[in-house]
Amino acid sequence: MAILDGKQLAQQIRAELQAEVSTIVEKGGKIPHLAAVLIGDNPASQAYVRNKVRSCEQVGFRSTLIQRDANTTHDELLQIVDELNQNPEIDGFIVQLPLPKHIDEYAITLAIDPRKDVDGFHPLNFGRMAQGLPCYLPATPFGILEIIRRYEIPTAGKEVVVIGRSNIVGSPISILMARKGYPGDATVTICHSRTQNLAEHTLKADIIIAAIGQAEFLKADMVKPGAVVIDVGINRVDDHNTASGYRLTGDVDYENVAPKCAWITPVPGGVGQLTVAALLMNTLKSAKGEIYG
Ligand code: BQF
Repeated sequence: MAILDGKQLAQQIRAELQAEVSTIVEKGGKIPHLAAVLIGDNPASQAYVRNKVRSCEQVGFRSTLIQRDANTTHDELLQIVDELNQNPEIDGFIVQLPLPKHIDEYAITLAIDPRKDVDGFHPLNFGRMAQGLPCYLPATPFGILEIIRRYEIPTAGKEVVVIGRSNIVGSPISILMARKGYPGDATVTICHSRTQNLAEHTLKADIIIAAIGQAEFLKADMVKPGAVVIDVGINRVDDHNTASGYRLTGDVDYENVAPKCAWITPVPGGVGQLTVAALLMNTLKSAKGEIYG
């Protein structure tokens, strides 16, 4: 078993981005500028946004954090989105999900200018991704591709099983792994809550991508020896032995699955790290006009 070290990869990517920023500065170009909108006081969301702002600082990007309380109305948020759409200083922005229940997430996503949609959630970017056109890839799938690419994990003709079918992870990563080229050219099976005999599928998989959002869901007896396991889960479970009172665990029963694998991503320190790095890569692409000019 060997570890796909997300922390180290993210660090390497940040070093590359920092070098690009230096070049931009030397040439008098525009420093990439990411904005993040955080509504409410969900502690996990606060932590994620902090990670994103801190990562911007580490690579020399500019960042702007816009925070509003949970009572913010749908129209007020639309107004914020519109201002960010219009603001020529801002290369890209994200609206941190989940949003409070009275706000229609999809309507907000639709309001984001696709040219600034560095989370890649707008249906225009999703559609362009599905058709293999230049686009902002959603951050987590983009991060997973970077892990596969940088560790040179073979994918052509491999059996890939994706567990989970969300719009932001399961669905797009399935499309990306099946499309032409590398990393891709895989035979992809999408499994979800209504799948019968899940283990029958996962036991055939050369690569398993677990994105169901259930702590330690994937057990050792569901994994073929020598498989590559990518754990997308970030679950908080109570742990009275930690200062915070909780610990992070993935969708994979790591302790028992890891010994059977060729490669596995840990949690923390795996895919989550690349999710944040991918957001920065998208922001740089936007600043350079790589996708939409
Ligand atoms: C790590 C996210 C679910 C729902 C909305 C590093 C992050 C997490 C873990 C992080 C996530 C998960 C983010 C680690 C951003 C990933 O070392 O394991 C970074 O900040 N993430 C998000 O913005 O929204 C989410 C998960």
